[in-house]
Amino acid sequence: MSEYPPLRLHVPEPTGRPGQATDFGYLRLSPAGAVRRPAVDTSHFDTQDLSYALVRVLDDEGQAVGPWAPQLDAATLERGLRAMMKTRIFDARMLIAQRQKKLSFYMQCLGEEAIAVAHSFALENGDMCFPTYRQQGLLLARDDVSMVEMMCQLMSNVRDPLKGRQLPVMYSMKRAGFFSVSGNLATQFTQAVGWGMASAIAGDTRIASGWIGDGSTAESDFHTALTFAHVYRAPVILNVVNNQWAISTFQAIAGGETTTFAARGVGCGIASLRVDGNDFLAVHAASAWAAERARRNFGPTLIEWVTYRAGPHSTSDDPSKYRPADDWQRFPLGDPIARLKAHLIGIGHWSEAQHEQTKRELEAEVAAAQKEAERHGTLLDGQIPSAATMFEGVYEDMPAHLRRQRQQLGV
Ligand SMILES: Cc1ncc(C[n+]2csc(CCOP(=O)(O)OP(=O)(O)O)c2C)c(N)n1
Repeated sequence: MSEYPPLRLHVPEPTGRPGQATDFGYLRLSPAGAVRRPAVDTSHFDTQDLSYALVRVLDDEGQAVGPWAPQLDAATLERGLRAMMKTRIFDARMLIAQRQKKLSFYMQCLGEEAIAVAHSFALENGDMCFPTYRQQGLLLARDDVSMVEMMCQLMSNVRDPLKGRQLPVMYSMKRAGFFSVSGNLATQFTQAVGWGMASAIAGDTRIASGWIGDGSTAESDFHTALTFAHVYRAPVILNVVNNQWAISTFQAIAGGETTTFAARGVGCGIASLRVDGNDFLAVHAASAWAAERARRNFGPTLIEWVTYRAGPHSTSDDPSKYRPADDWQRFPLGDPIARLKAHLIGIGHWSEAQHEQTKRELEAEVAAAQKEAERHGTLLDGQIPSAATMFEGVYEDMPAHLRRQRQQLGV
């Protein structure tokens, strides 16, 4: 008989299942303004405490406090609020369009709008983002990106810039610094590091920004990316969006239990921050800090954005089967739009009336874009790219066997 008790396998579980209330005590929150802001040339050692804390700027009263409060003028904040509202309205309309069978599939970023929008405000033209399918805010925050073009991709119609070859939401827009989204999780994370390395090899000044979800950090590409970013001091921002869920799996089973995803970066020799992802000001400040580090050749920064996936994973998912229905209402970091709105009202640069008016304007703008996109066809009415285009772009020049296959199809 062994003197030891029988071993037991530990399988992490979320604290809340349907019909229960999640205990968000696991989140390790810091009060707004409480976390220090080191100089941009800091070493990874010196970010160890930051990787377990939480950088926050907006307090419960909507005031901007502490060393991370960015010096952003009210006009920029208003633009940020507008871009977040636009993203939410865009998502809501496309969700309905999917239900109406005008597109085959959709993924919202409900509750995560601040991360992509504020981050994009901290980048420069020419920088390249390597997003997942949940960073549509990077595109919608830009004035030079047409919603019509995005919708045509979603509807896989004749104007779809990707010619109907990709699942909806897998946008690709090089000129907007938005690398082609791929369905294979985490692959873009290593590509972002490689792009940053190439920029350094070329002696360029542009930086890369890679994106990944909490669940996808369990992929080996995540670890490869961190190793290469550290070894070559690549000018890259490594963004981990911890929205607590990977479809039905809680972040604990991806490795988040009793530790943080930011702490992974420190272990790999990378300066790392853990930041309130629902705080527009904190997202902007941390993104600008990381961008400055990269541009000044101080190397990569990993940022864990703590947020909550408020909507279903996708239009193919029903979260009521695995988590409490009121989880988002109870999530302690709240709603990014409500928080920036309260801040702007507090500093006298916004009002309820302006908010309602802006909402109406944006709804009209998104509806008009949808109307125009639908003129080029939806999934319902068959105006899709010619089947002949299916064989193009596989190789730069079409090889003989693809020509034959195209002829066999008679198109
Ligand atoms: C290599 C690979 N494995 C599995 C999937 C299926 N899949 C698509 S999304 C997803 C969950 C990803 O969760 P997370 O990384 O946390 O991002 P989130 O969806 O929460 O934004 C999974 C498992 C996939 N697309 N690719």
